[in-house]
Amino acid sequence: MALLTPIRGVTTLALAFMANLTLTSFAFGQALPKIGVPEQGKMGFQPASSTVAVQAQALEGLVMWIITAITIFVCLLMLYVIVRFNAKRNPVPAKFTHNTPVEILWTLVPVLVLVFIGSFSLPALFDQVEIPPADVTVKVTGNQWYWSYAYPDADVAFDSVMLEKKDLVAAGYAESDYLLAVDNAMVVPVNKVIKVEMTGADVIHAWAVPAFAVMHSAVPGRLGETWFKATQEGVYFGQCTSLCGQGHAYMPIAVKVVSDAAYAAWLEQAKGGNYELASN
Ligand SMILES: [Cu+2]
Repeated sequence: MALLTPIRGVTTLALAFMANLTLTSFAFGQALPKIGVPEQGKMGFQPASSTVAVQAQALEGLVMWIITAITIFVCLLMLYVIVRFNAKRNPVPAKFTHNTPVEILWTLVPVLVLVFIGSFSLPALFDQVEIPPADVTVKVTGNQWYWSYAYPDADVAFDSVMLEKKDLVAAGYAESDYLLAVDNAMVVPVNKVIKVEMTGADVIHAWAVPAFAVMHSAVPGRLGETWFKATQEGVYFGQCTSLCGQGHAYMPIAVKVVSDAAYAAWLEQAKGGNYELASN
C-alpha cells in the first residue's frame, strides 16, 4: 500500500511540469466522455468497451434469442396439450409409454443446441482467461475501503479513494457520480492489453468494471490475474463486488482510458507524485 509519494527532486518536478503542459495542450481542457456509467432506470448492459465485453454481450444476445425461442416453443406445446388432450376432448387416453423417434429427437436437439452455444461461448471464455502479452501491467490491491494501484514497470503507486459529494465538481465529475468517482483514477492507454494483477490487503474484495466485462476477486495472500483491452477513450466506473465490511459500498473504481500520448504524459507526471489526469 503506497500512499502519495512526495515529489523527488528538481528533475522530477521539471518533468512533471512538462508533462502537465503536454497534457493540457493535448486535451484542450476537454473532459473525457463518461461511458461506463450506470444510468437511472436503464435496462441492459453498459456499452461494451473492451474486446472481451464485445464478445460477452454478443453471446448474451445470441443466448437470449435461443432462450426466447425455446420458451415460446414449450409454452405453445403446453397450450396445445392442454387444449387438445384434456379429459373432455380426449376421454380415452392413450396407453403407450414410449416413442423411440420422439425420444431420439428430444435428446439430440438439446445436445445440438448446447454444442451450438458452446461453439460461441468456449472461445469467449478462453479469451477471458488467456491473457495476451501485456502492454501495461497494473497491480490492484483491495483495502478496507479503497483501492490501491501500482504500475510496477514505472515505479508509480497510489491510493484511490472515493470522492465526497462536496469534492465532485472540483474534480471534474457530476454530482450524480457520487459513490462512483474517486480522487485518483486508474489510467490506462486505449487499445492496449492491460494485465491486471490483483490481491487483497485485508479481506476479500472484488474488482469489477461492467463496461469491460471484468470482475476478479482480490484475495489476501493470493495474486489473481485478469486483463482487458479498452476500445474507447473515456471514463469507466465500477465497484467492489465482494461484501468486504462496513465501507464496502464506498470503495468505487474509476478507470480513465486515454490516448497513448496522454498516458505517457500522465505516467511521467505520476512518477513525480501527481496522479491527476489533466484532461478530466
Ligand atoms: Cu467490498
